Parts: sequence; C-alpha cells; structure tokens
Amino acid sequence: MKPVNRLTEADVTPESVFNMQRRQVLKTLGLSAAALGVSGVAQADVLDWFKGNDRPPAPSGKPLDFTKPDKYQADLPLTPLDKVSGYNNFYEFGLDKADPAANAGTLKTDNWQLTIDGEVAKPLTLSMDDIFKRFAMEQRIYRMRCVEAWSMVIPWVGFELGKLLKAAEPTSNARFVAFQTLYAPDQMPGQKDRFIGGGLDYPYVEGLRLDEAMHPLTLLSTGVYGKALPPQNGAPIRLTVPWKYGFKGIKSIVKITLVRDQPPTTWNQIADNEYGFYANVNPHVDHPRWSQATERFIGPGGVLKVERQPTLLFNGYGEEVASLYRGLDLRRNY
Ligand SMILES: Nc1nc2c(c(=O)[nH]1)N[C@H]1C(S)=C(S)[C@@H](COP(=O)(O)O)O[C@H]1N2
Ligand SMILES: [Mo]
Repeated sequence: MKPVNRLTEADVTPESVFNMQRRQVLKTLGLSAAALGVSGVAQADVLDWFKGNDRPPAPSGKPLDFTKPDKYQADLPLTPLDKVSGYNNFYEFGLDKADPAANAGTLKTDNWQLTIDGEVAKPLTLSMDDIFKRFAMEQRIYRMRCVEAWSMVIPWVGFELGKLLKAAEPTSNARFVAFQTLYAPDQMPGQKDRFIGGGLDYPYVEGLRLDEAMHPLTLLSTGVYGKALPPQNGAPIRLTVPWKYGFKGIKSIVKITLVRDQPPTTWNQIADNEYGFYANVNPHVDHPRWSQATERFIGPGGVLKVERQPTLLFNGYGEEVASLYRGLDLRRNY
C-alpha cells in the first residue's frame, strides 16, 4: 500500500545506491543476496523490517478465557507471535512495518468504549468488561492476506461480530455496517502528522455489507495467541474478515454504525482504482501495480526465508463465503 504522496526508500534512492545499502546490511549479517535467494527491491520490505528489528518486543497482554472450537483450529503452520506483532500495518503509528511495534505503546486502551448505533433498535455502548461478560471468546486460526501480497496464519481470540449486531437489533433499513478507529492525535502520531500517517484521512474507517458482517467467519478480535491484543495489532478490539484483504480488518474500533448506504472506506477513498470496497482476496484480479496470483508467506521459517505460495480465491474460504457474491462481477467489484 502506498498512498500517492508516500515515497519508500526504494522510490527515492537510485537503485544502485539502494542495492549497495542493501548489500551492506547483508554483509553485516554475514549473508549474501545469493545465499538468501532474494532479488532486487522486491524484497525491500523484508529487509526494512529486519533493520528495525532491534526494537522492543510487544508488551504481553493479559491472558484471556476462550474455547477452541474444532472447526476453527485449522491445521496450518502458524506465523510466530514475534512476527504477528512485529511486522504490522497501522499507519496511525507510522508507515514502516516495524513502526507500530515501536510506537503503539502510547495507545491508551483503559476505559475503552465501543458504541453501536445508527439503524438499530437498541444502541449500545460497551466497555471491554461488558464485552467479555456478554460474549464468549473463541480461538480461531485464520489465514491473513494483505493486499501487498504477503500473508500470515494467525490464532485470533474473538467472537462473531454478528452476535454483537444482533444484540443491537438492526432495523430493516440497515444494509451496511460502518466501522471507525479511535481518533486521538495525541496518542497516534500519524493522525497529527501527514508525513508519519502517510497522508490518509483519519480516523481510519471501514465497512461491510450487512450480510458479510453477519457471516459466522467475521470476527471482532480481542486477542492473539491467547492473550489480549498488543496495541500494534489493534487493541483492544479489531475486525477480522479472513476472506478479504487485510486492510478491511480495521483496528482499535470505537464505533460501529449500521447504515442504509455503502459507507466510505479509507483506502478506497485514497485510491479507488487500487482498493475496492469489497476487497475479497482474488488471485485472478491483479492490483494495478502488482500481481495478486501469489503471496509471500511469513511463517515459522527464518525472517529472510521467502516462501511464495499461490493465493487462493476468497483466501481459501470460498466454500463458506462464495454464495454471498452470487451474481456479482468480482472483476468489477474488486
Ligand atoms: N486503523 C487502522 N487499521 C488497520 C490499518 C491501519 O493502518 N489503521 N492497516 C490495515 C492493514 S493494511 C492490514 S494488512 C492489517 C494488518 O493487521 P496486523 O498488523 O494485525 O497484521 O490491519 C489493517 N487495519
Ligand atoms: Mo494490508
């Protein structure tokens, strides 16, 4: 993801100089590009992350109570916690993959309140305690595919968004669900400074069709690896929609509003030709600037072990969700 006014190191540095710096990093590590099997700037993000990896580890969250329904304990190699909470997109804390882990400690999650309003018979405002009391948590192992063509497998702890929406009693006017991240420039440097925040409009907003939001795979996540979410993963509560690109998974949510019309969404607003409202994972519809046919799996192997694997339609959840899109042209509605 690259907002129009965002330049990466690779953009602003002549390639020769960039590759020289790269070779220096590799040399310091006692590695050569050939040994790693990496080629050119395509792997720049792996390296950027590695350079920043001397930053403090994630604060470990409090252990959560949860069940492990068989159905959702997928037998897949998990992405280790240090990568799940060390390689992040959370532009409120900077654009580098290592920035959220380094900077999100300023996020205040005490006394969090989540409001559900709009086209509902019973608007709700809930504390995290209320949420843990009202909704039983489950561990679910889901694939996660970022639109930037990397992926992880993550054991989330959370509960079905549909259960929360039902509690608020959507009216017959409700057709979409709009989500909003906390707006607190004093806690989130990227909301104060357009350079740090990549020129996005804040607060970050996302949306789903009501049937997508009610789908049993759609989670509100409160934890990862059995513990409360670290701030960089969107504490204390974030959306997880495993068949969609990662940017739909809005973090640190304060408001959920049931609405009649399709709501604006952050990445779609900044570049609607690149990031659609649906954002269903689809190997057959390329991003205008890169292929979506394969992905780099960030797995249990070493940081620089690059494992490319085919991307699956609906991220492998087609059996569960394809029926939601019957009759919809997935090429036009990307
Ligand atoms: N508020 C907010 N939510 C966000 C983002 C963000 O920048 N701000 N980035 C999105 C993107 S692009 C991805 S891939 C996922 C990353 O989630 P993770 O860091 O927990 O893996 O969060 C999504 N949610
Ligand atoms: Mo992403």
